[in-house]
This record gives sequence, structure tokens and C-alpha cells, in this order.
Amino acid sequence: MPTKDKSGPRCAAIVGPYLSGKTSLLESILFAAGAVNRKGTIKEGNTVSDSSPEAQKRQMSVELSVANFDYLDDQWAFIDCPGSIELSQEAINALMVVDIAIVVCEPDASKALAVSPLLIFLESNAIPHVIFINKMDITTSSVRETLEALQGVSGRPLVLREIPIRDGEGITGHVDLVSERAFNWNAHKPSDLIQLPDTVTDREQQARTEMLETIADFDDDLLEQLLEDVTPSSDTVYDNLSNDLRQDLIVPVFFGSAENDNGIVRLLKVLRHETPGVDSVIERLGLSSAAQPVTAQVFKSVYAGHTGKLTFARVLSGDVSDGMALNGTRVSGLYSNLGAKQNKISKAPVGSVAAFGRMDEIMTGTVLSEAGTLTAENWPEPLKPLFSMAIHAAERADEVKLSGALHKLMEEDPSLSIESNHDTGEMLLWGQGEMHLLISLARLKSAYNMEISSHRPQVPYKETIRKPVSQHARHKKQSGGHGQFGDVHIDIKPMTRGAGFQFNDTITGGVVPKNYIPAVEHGVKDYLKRGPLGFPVVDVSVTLTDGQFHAVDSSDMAFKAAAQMAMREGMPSCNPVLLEPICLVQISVPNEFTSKIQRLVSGRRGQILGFDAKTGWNNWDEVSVQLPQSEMHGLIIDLRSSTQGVGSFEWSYDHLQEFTGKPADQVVAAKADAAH
Ligand SMILES: Nc1nc2c(ncn2[C@@H]2O[C@H](COP(=O)(O)OP(=O)(O)O)[C@@H](O)[C@H]2O)c(=O)[nH]1
Ligand SMILES: [Mg+2]
Repeated sequence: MPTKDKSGPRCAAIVGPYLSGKTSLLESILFAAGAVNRKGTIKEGNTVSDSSPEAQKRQMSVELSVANFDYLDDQWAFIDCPGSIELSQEAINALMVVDIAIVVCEPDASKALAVSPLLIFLESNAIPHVIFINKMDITTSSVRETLEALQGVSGRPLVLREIPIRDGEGITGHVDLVSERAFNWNAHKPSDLIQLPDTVTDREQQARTEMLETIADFDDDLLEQLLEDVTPSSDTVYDNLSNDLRQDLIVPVFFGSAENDNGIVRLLKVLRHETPGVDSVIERLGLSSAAQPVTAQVFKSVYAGHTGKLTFARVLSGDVSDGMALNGTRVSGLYSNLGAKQNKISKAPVGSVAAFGRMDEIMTGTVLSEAGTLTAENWPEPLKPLFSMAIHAAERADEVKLSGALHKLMEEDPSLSIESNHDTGEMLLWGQGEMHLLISLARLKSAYNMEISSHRPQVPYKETIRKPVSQHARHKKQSGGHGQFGDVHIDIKPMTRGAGFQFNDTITGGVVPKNYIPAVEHGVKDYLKRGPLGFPVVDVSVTLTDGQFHAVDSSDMAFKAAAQMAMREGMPSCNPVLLEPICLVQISVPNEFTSKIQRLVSGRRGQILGFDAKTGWNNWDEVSVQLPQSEMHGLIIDLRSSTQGVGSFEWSYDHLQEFTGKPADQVVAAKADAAH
């Protein structure tokens, strides 16, 4: 056995697709380590992780939870991450601070694709990771098949570290390929060491050879030994396995059952011996050259009711003590968590994960230090918004409170954002999908007791004209004392797309006195807020060419009214047309789905501009598309459902485009209805 790194508490993230059994695995690990006396279950809602009301209601993890515990003489912090792709910001932030990731998978080849985005993230950040194939108690498919499918989505060679012992369909134990020892599994009890069954010897030899050959690719000495038929010492094999894992050259694969507590101690022992220390995290974050006596990376912020704000951080160097000032803010309360259970501690040593109390100004992603001068160069940007809903407080009186609560929610979850849409007057909540937003709204209700109404956002249509018109209008009123008089001739002309609005005058001889001309422009602009079709008008020029005034009765107000009248009367003859916003969308999918995207896009009145292999993404394509904004809503939902949940996109507003025909008429009719 190799000597293990004694550098302090270590940290592992449990990640993987929704429902693969991550929360159950953590529970099983805590049970095996003696950190809980009785195992909770997802069904009963009493697991250490998933303590929030939203998690219990949905029986799924909606945010990460931290569990600190000891195993043998080591301290560990495990972070259970939600699996839903809509909540992946949590996992991304957690993964940046851990020493190792445990990727939990279904024992099903057809579901391997679901881990692809996660593996790509781990590889691109060189985060050491192992795969744990769970639910071996109910699987009927072979480990081989699952492994092959997983290899198809992994950029690193997978190294199977054990093989199953089968009895008919069921799995009764495993053989460790390094020690070549066999174990018989017992439900909820430790495994028994048994003699290697004859039925597995051939398979064992073959799998062991494959394992050795893979690691020999990274070690010439080992390769030589294999070529010369020398059996390498188990120290050599262990050293290679842990070095390759630490450098993210290989991905060891284990299997078991979180439900029955099989393969769990095996996994814990591997982690104990092969997990690197915190130094590799410092390097990953880009902080190596910026050493300071005490540093900690913040990866999560939570507003926890009466406790106030909790800032979760991994201590990267030194010891953090309660009361210490970091980045100009005092740590007021220091806690070690076991799920929702908080233990007050006085010191968080290097390597540990702790919750720091009441650091109100400190945001997720911050590097804490006494000088407060550090930033993690490689901290990931928040995920870009994919789906939105227009929201408002059901009670008017809650509007101010809503804005405060939303800001807290965004602090807790950087993949949420809000936008006040200038054109439609709506407040939009943006996130990673419909469920993500529904969970956020449920949290607003449970944490801030606020009822929110939500609906599909309006599309900010505009309109323009296709024909020039000259128009005369006179505003004249004779009521009582002072009259009103303004008279204008204007030319209304279309302009090129994107030109906006222009106002000119060609008045000579003071037929409209200079001081009234701004009022004419004012009147025109006022009208353009809502054109003949009911939408803001763009890309027109208006020129004041002639007019008349009255020495007593003319005024700014009268000229403004005359200009509005001229627009109102002239514009309907200008052949108005609706403009719809078009977005530029970069859709990323595994290339087996690229042809499906074509259908998805044409079904949404979109246009494919081209596609290419996505750089750095094994077997993924990036498809460039133009899509009307009205078709963007729900795109992520359809995209995920046609790509086994993994497709995604980035988008930006591109241009306005004429929108005609029946769908356009419907938009105009709906707007007219809404105005009545
Ligand atoms: N049969 C079986 N079911 C499991 C196993 N692990 C988890 N489950 C079940 O799978 C479901 C999802 O588990 P959970 O831990 O919440 O998955 P997570 O979404 O990855 O955290 C629950 O109903 C668990 O009881 C396992 O090893 N075997
Ligand atoms: Mg979970």
C-alpha cells in the first residue's frame, strides 16, 4: 500500500446525473464511517443531505450539502451535489474546491451520455475523478457494457479496478484487481473475504491485464515489465494508479449499491489512499503564486433564516479561526456541517470545509485572506441564462421586498439573474430551465413568505414602415381666452434596418419658429412609442418641411399636438410592418443528435448557419442558428428532450427582421385585444 497524504482534511464531491443515487451514496458512506447511527432514506426524507423543504417536497437534491466526518484517522468533507442539469451551477462551484470527484452513474449503458457534460467539465479542469456505478443490486446489464458506453463519453481512459462475482443474474461480490482478493457482499453489513471463485479466474486475469496495460501507457518502466512478463509489485501498481488519478490521466471505475451498502468501504479505502491534498486545488484555482498565510475559497452562500448568511469555504492555507477578519469582514461564527446539523467550531484547519457566519458582503467565488487581495483566476463564470419567466409579486405591497429577496436568491445561486425589460415593462427571472425557476420561486415562498405570479415573457416586437408619406396636420382650438395653434408638414420615410430614428427640419424663413421645432420632435417621438400596429416604431426618419404659426395662440404644446396628429394620420398609410427580434444561438449537442437539431430549428422558423465539431469536446458539435426570439422560450426544454438531457446553447440578440403573414397578424391582433 502506498503511504497516504497526511496534509489535513480532504474533500470529495459526489456528482452525477439526477437519481443515480448520490444522496443515497453519501448516506451509505456516513453510515459506513459511523457518522450516523441509522441510515436515512430518500423516501422517508430523512437523509443527512436534502434537508431543505424544496428538496423534501421533490425528493431530490436542490442544493449542495456538506457532510464533515472522520473515517479511520482521516477527516473528510463530502459535498453532495444536485444532479439535475438545471442545477449544475452548484456542482460546478463545488468541484472547483474539491480534491476528488465521485461520479455516480446508473448501471445502464443507455444512460451513459448523461454524464458527458460533467466529464467534460472535470477533464477541462483536470479534476481527479473516479466513477462509481451504483444500483448493482437491481441491474441486469453487464459492467462491461456500461463501462464501454461510459468510455465513449470519457476523454480519459477508464480503468476498471474490480470485477463482479455473479450468481445467475445477481451480483454477489467483487474481486479487487490489484490485490486480487475476492469479497462476498452482505446487505448492510461488511463484506466477507472469500477464496477467488474458479468461475472468475479467467475474467479476473483478463481484466487485470487490461488495467495494467492502461496504466503502463503512462509509465515506461511498468510497460517494460509487462513486455517481459514480469509481475509488477503491488506497490508499483498502487503508485501508478494514484499518480495517474492525481494527474487526471485515468479514471478508476468502481461499482456497488448505495441501497445495500455494498462496495462502500471499498470506495472509502481507495479515497483514503489515493485522494490528493489541497495543494492541487490551489493550483487549479490559479492561486499558486499568490501564497498568503490564511486563504479560503468561497463556493457557496446561503441565507439560513435566523442564523443569517452562511458562507461556505474551503480553507486552502493556514487556519481560519472564529472572529478573524478576512477581506475586511469578521467571521462571526464558524461551523462544521453534517447536512443541516451545524457544530460550532473555533478553528477550521487547512483542507477543511466550514461555514463562516455573517460575512454579508462576501460573494461566492471570492478568495478570502487577511489582506483580501486575492482572486482565483480560474473561478468559472456563472452559467449563461437559458430560460425566463416574467414575474411579479402577487401582492403589490411585496414589490420592494421582492427585489431584496431576489438579490439574496441570486447570491445563493449565481446561475439565476434578473432583467428589467425596458420594452415590455416586465421583470424577467432567468435561469437554467423551467424546474430551476420553479424551485427558486418555491424558495421565495418558503424563505420569504412571498407569493409570486409568473407568466411567459412577452416578445419585444417592434414595427417599422415600408413607404414614405408626406402629411399635413393642424392643431387648432378656440376655447375661451387663449387659443391653441400649430400647423406642420412632415415627410415620414423608412430607414435601413438598425438605423433607429432621425429627426430633421428644412424650415426656412421662420414659418415654424426655431423655438417650437423641439416640440415637434417631441410629439413625433411620443407617437413612435406605439405605432399603428401597437408596437414601438423604429427605423424611420421624420422631416419637418413646412408649417404655420400664430403669434398669440402657438405654443410648444400646440406644436407637439400637431406633430402627433400628423404622425397618427400619416403612419397608417406608410405600409407598416411588424419587426421581430432574431437571436443568434450556438447549440451544443453530441454529434449523434446534430441531424435532429435541423428539424428542431426549422420547426421553430429558424435557420441553420452552419455547424462544426466543438473544440475540446469529444464527439460534440456546435450548430450556429438564427432563431426568432418568440421561438426561444422553451427551446432548452425541447433541446434537452431530444438529446437525452445534455444539449445546451448560448445565445445573444442579433437583429430585427420583418415579420409578416398569419402569425404576425395574430401578434398584432393579440396586442390590439390586450389594449382594450
Ligand atoms: N436499487 C437501488 N436503488 C437506489 C440505489 N441508490 C439509490 N437508489 C434509489 O434511487 C433513487 C434516487 O436516489 P438519490 O440518492 O436521491 O439519487 P440522487 O439524485 O443521485 O441524489 C432513490 O429512490 C433511491 O432509493 C441503489 O444502490 N440501489
Ligand atoms: Mg441527491
